Amino acid sequence: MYWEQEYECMDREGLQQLQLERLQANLHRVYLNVPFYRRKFDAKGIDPDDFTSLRDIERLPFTTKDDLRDNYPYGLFAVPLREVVRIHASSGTTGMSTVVGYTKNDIKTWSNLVARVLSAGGITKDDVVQIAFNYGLFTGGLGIHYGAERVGASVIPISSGNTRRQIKIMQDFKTTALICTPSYSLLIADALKEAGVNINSLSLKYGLFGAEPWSERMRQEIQERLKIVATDNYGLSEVMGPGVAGECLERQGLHVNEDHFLVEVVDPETLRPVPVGEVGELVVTTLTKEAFPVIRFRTRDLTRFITEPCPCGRTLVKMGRVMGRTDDMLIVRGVNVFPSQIEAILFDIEGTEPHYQIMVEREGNLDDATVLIEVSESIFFDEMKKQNEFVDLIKRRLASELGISVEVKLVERKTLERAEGKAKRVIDKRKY
Ligand code: DLL
Repeated sequence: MYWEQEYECMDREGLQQLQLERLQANLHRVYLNVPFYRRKFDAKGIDPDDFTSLRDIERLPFTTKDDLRDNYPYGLFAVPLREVVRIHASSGTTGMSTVVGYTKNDIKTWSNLVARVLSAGGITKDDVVQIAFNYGLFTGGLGIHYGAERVGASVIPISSGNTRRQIKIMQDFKTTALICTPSYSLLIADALKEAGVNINSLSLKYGLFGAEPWSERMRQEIQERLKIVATDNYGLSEVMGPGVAGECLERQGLHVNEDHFLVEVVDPETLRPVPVGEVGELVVTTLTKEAFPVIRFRTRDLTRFITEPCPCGRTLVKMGRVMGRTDDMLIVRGVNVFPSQIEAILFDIEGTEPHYQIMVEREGNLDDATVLIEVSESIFFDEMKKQNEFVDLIKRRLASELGISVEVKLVERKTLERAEGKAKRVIDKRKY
């Protein structure tokens, strides 16, 4: 249940006092040790000693992914490498990857925060946890691993891929909790079905999923197919990795570990805070990181705060599920479209598989979006007329939800690329 009740259920006033003290210490740390931050603070006339209220955070400059890239690899580290015991890097699908480091203390804190998230998601020392995140420079595998060991669970560090083996291990080792990306869990569910495994013969109880956007409908599908309780957890390597926020079993939003991260939701255009509850970009300031602190890091992730008290008793603020990234948002003929919106609609339509891709092309000055959807064999091999009716139905639903019309193309099962890590939902040909 709770992992560190005294922090997870802290009263707001006590929490804010703790945040302020930690913020002050952190500002001194970066000012002293990271020339990049010192220059930025000096340019804005910011003296770390001036910080007397959390509201002062708005005076601080933002940090972006470009700043991290410009300082590749170690420019933003706040301790000498001698003190760094672990290095991770983000995948860097576009351009250079970003490199992050951890001191011994950072690893302790990280393990503890992941332990919190896992405990909130139902994991105890009685669980057998199968970690099907990639182990390596990606923070998912090792990050979750250390947290699960900290909880005292029996950890199976199987990593991602080799789905057949995942199933064998799941059966033989009596896995009770599966941890991976939501899309990979569905791939595992497909493989279980194909292998004719009776889900009731497995020991699975919980699934903790994160590292990519998913929808409420996808949660339902995963829960039904794997017969588990599925929770969402969030994090990013620039800030730490997994362990930043996670759902409790209420499954109504992700509790943010606010005693270690100061979070804001801002309008991505004006960079001003949005009214509480409205969607905007999540901005994170680390409060306790030693090797790689960040100040007002713009995550590009879109979410909102949920401030209503949670029945679980935790007082840590919740964030809504991340609906997508500002850089994933497709602007198709001037209309903002998120892959997660399309996903939610597809899940509602009987006969579509939860595998889809969105392709955007430009004809002259016009953007054309085509949604490629895998459909069950019965539909794919159905007569033309029925297929056309099905396509029309999907098109109508998408048009009324999105406000623009998109093309729909049905494809046979297993045609679209399957990801064992993060799913690639958008192919934007306009960039090439
Ligand atoms: O994905 C860290 C992580 C590992 C989180 C395992 C949870 C579980 P990165 O590779 O740096 O780190 O990618 C971070 O992934 O900015 C979001 O856009 C996205 N993301 C992570 N968790 C979620 C989630 C890890 N629960 C980027 N829902 C973030 C939606 C998520 N998007």
